[in-house]
Amino acid sequence: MKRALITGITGQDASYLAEFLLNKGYKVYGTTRRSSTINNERIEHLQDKITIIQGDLLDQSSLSSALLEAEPDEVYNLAAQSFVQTSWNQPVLTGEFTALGVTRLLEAIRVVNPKIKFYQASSSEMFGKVTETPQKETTRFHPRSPYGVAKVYAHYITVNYRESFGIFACCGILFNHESPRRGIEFVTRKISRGVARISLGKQKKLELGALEPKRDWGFAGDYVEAMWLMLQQPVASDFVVATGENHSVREFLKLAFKTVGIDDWNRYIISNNPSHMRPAEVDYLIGDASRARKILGWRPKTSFKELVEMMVKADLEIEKKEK
Ligand code: NDP
Ligand code: GDR
Repeated sequence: MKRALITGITGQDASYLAEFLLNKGYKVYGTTRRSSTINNERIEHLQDKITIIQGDLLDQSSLSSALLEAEPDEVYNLAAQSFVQTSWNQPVLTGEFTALGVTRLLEAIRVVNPKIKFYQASSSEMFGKVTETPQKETTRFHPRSPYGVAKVYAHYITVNYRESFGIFACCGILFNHESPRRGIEFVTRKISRGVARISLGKQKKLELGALEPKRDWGFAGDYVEAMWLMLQQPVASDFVVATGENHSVREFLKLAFKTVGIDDWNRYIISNNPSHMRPAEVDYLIGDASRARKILGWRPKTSFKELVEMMVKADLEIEKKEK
C-alpha cells in the first residue's frame, strides 16, 4: 500500500486530494497546525480514513517528525498562507509560511528520506503582470503580491532541491481552482454565497473590489488528479494546470445571479470597495496546459458554467438550512 502525506489537510485542495488518494488505495496522512478551535469541516467525512499529525511549516522538527511517523512515498505540500490580499497585511508571515516553509519541508525530506517524491503547489500568481499570453511553463515570472513573490521562491527552491540533491520534486503551476469547499473570502465563493443569500432575502448587497480582472477558473476536484499524475511520471518536472479559458469577475457574477433567476444583478453589487482593492492587481491570467495534456494525459472535466452552478447550488443548500 502506497503512503502519502498531505500538508494543510484542512484546506480545500487537500480534502479533494485525500479523497482521490484514498480511492487509489493509499494510506493517507495529513498535517494540521494547532488552533484553539477544530477546523476540520472539509475532511469531517474522512476522519476515520486518514491519520492526522500535528505539523507547522514554521516548525522544522514537527515536519521531520511527521515524515518519520507517516513514512510517506509521496508528500504533497499544499499548506500555505494562500490568500493574496492578506499577503500585503502579513508579508513577512506569508514569506515564512509560503516561501521558507517549503525549504524547511524539503530539508526534512533530504535528511529523513530523500527518496520521497515531493509535490509543490506553485501558482499562476507567479506570472502576475503577464509577459506572454497564454502562460506556460517557460513564461517569465513577474509576481504582483508578497504571496506571488513567496510562491516564486518556493517554486525555485523546489527546482533547486531537484537539481542539487536529485529529489523527485515537481511543481504544479495551478491556475485558480474553486469548489463548494473554497474559503469564503475568495471571490468565487464570496459571490456564490452572497448570491444564494440575496436570493433567499438574507442579504441585501454584495461588496466587492475590481470586477474586470480575468482568471482561468477550474474545478478543484479535477485539478488534484494532475498533482498525483505528476508524481507518477518517470522523470520529475513542472506543469501548468489550467482550463485554457478565462472569464472576468463580472462574468462570474452574471452567471451566478442567472443561476438563481436574477437578471438585474447590478443593483445588488457595490464594486470597487477600497477594502477589497489590491495595491497591485493581476489583471489577466489564462493558462496553456498543453504540456500536461500531452505528458500526463490530463484535461479538465468541468466547464466554467458547471462550476458556477455547482457552487451557487451548494451555497443555496447551506443557506436554506441555516436560519
Ligand atoms: P487553503 O487556504 O484552502 O488551504 C491552505 C492550508 O494550509 C490550510 O489547511 C491551512 O491550515 C494550512 N496552513 C496555513 N499555514 C500553515 C502553516 N504555517 N503550517 C501548516 N499549515 C498551514 O488553500 P487551497 O487548498 O486553495 O490551496 C492549496 C495550495 O495550493 C496552497 O499552497 C495555495 O497557495 C496553492 N494554490 C491554490 C490555488 C487555488 O486556486 N486554490 C491555485 C494555485 C496554488 P488552516 O486550516 O489551519 O488555516
Ligand atoms: P486570487 O483569488 O487572488 O486569484 O488567488 P481571489 O479569488 O482572492 O481573487 C480573484 C480576483 O477577484 C478580484 N476581486 C476580489 N477578490 C476577493 N478575494 N474579494 C473581493 O471582494 C473581490 N472583488 C474583486 C481580485 O482583485 C482578483 O483579481 C487565488 C488563491 O487561491 C491563490 O492562493 C492562488 O495561488 C491563486 O488563486 C491562483
